[in-house]
Amino acid sequence: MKQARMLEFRSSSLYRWRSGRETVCHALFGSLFICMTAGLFLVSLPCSSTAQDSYIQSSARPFGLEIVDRVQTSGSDQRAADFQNNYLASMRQWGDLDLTAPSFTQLTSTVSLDPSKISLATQYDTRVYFVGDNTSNRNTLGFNTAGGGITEGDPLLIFPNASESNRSISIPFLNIHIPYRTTNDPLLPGDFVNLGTLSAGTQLDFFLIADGARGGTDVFSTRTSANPDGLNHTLAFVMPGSPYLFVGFEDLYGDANGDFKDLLFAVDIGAANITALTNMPEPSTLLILGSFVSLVIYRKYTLLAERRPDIT
Ligand SMILES: [Ca+2]
Ligand SMILES: [Ca+2]
Repeated sequence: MKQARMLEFRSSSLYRWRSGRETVCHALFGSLFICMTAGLFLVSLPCSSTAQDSYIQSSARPFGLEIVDRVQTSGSDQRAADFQNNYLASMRQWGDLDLTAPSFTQLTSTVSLDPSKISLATQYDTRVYFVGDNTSNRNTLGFNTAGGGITEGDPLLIFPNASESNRSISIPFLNIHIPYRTTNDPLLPGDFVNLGTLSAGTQLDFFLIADGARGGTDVFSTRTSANPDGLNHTLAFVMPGSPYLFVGFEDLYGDANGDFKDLLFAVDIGAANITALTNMPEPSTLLILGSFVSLVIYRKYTLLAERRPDIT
């Protein structure tokens, strides 16, 4: 009897010890989870004064090209917060529209521009914002102020891996989702890179290296003549009254009917430069010509789609 009571006492003590240990473990894990989510939340919070380096920087350097600067976190200074709060959502929605349709400019109150003729009328502290991507490629974006592509001038990388992360941590019961960057997909919408102060008269050419972060070698420039397939791979639109250009790249070699959405980004060149670009007679002429060409392409595309229902 005494022995049975002793055994009962021992097993109940063991149970209490085990359940106490589990409670402590649960509390520790709970605290750890809250600390991690709070940390990520704080990291994702915008800072009003100084731009913050992103905590993930791609090490990809296709063709041995150097970066112009490190990637900064979305909304981390006043300019970036303004872009984030007032323009980013609209531009993200534009990515759902047909950028090649003539109606795109009417729907978005933008003006189409020849991407090979982006130049600065006045000096400006220029910056590029990542808007989004629509591809499984890990493309590289760069720019050149002294030539087209990467074989001439002064090519520099902007986003070595322009790939958007769709990962997020969800906090139960609060319906909060905190996105986070990864090594493979290091960008979130609104992340940006400063190109530095570019002087008046600077010609801005952008280039994309298709899947450059994974060894891809197809380079497409805003100058069609520099492209290996001889095709246009870029669309550019200006937002009158804003400081932004909106640019879309097609990353597929030989894709004459591309969607130009594989990489979407915005370039802050300042309102004065946007006004100068929209007032230039040449782009206006190009706008009419561009609309006509787009109409022809759009009609051809529609006819093809009617004949081949599998085209989307
Ligand atoms: Ca992607
Ligand atoms: Ca595409």
